[in-house]
Amino acid sequence: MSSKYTAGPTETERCIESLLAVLQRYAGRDGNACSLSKKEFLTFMNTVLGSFTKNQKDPGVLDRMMKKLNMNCDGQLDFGEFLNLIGGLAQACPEQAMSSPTSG
Ligand SMILES: [Ca+2]
Repeated sequence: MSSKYTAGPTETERCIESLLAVLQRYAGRDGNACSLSKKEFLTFMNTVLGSFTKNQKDPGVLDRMMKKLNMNCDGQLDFGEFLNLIGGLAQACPEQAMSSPTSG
C-alpha cells in the first residue's frame, strides 16, 4: 500500500464495505455469511428496500429478480451477484439518485 491510502478509505471503498456489511448481515442468518439464500434475499428486499417492493404490483417480481441475479444457478446470491442487484436498482432509479446529489 502506498502512502496515499493512509488517509483512510475513499468514499467508494466505504460504499463497498457498507454493501459487504449489509450482505453479510442478511446472509449470515443461515450460517453462510457470504451469500444470500432466496429466503434471505426476500428478507433483505422487504426490509432494506421496502419502498421498492411495496410499489411492485407483480408479486412474482422478486422471484424473477432472484432467478436473474443468480447467474451460476446455485440458489444463492454471492457478493458479485448482490452487486448486480445494487447496480440494477441504481439504474432503475437514476432520477431519484440524481435529484439529491449532496445527500449522504
Ligand atoms: Ca449464485
